Amino acid sequence: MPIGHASTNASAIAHMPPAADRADCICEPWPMFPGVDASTSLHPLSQESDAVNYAREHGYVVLNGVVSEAAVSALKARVVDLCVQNGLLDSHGAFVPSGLPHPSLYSDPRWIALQQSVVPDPAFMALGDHPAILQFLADVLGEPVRSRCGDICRIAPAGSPVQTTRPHQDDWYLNGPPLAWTAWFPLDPCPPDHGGLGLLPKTHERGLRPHQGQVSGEAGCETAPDECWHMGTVNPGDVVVFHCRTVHRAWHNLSPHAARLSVDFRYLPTSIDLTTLSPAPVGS
Ligand SMILES: O=C(O)CCC(=O)C(=O)O
Repeated sequence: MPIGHASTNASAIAHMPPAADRADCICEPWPMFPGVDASTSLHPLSQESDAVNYAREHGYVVLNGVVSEAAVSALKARVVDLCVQNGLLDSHGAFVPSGLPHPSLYSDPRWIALQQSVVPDPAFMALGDHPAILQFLADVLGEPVRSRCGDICRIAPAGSPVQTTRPHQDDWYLNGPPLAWTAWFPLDPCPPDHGGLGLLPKTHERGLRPHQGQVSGEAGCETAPDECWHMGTVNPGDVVVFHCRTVHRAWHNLSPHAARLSVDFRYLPTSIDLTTLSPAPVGS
């Protein structure tokens, strides 16, 4: 999730080195499940499908081709335009450093302006409200879901490990009941070395870990060296879906120039009364 959270230990984290990368971690490939029921190609996955069961048991699942590549490439074109307009990317798709003393994008006015333009964009909202993803999450949760519960457009600059998202649980940021799920869509082909995601399976059932830090990409939780990360390549149209307590992270974007672009959407069960939730912490 990271998008700034007040914490008591921000200064200790402000100078943390970049998160360890794949070479220092035990990893195995994630399974991929078909996003659309091939027998009908109309109705998304059924309530007790393998993918639904895998998501419930492991706290995450990766669906292949859940939306059309065309829907994603239209959104990508819009995001790239807005990134260029806001001075975040040059015309070759390379990230333009801010020149600010702190490298975090999440406090960069250009990035905040990008969110203000992307989040209300019809192509962005349509992807977050895609019937296949709403249906899939309703099947996982056993009830309809509410969208627009925290949606973000991300850039992972190439060759800037300090900006790589550290291991964390979204629940730490969300300040609500631990019932939210996220759908993360790459806007480009995204192998692990292009800033892809890693997840620790089954951690959604093992509580909230202590987190330290304030600035996204630098804040995070402890992970043990013997924990096995699931990771793999996703392409436009695929989605990584995960529970808000599933520990996840990004890997460093090692590509020579291209920033990794992605969007992520959050969902809650409709039975949650939003008026009972406390306000987000200062700084979020
Ligand atoms: O895209 C990233 O680098 C991090 C994504 C993430 O942490 C999230 O979607 O919750």
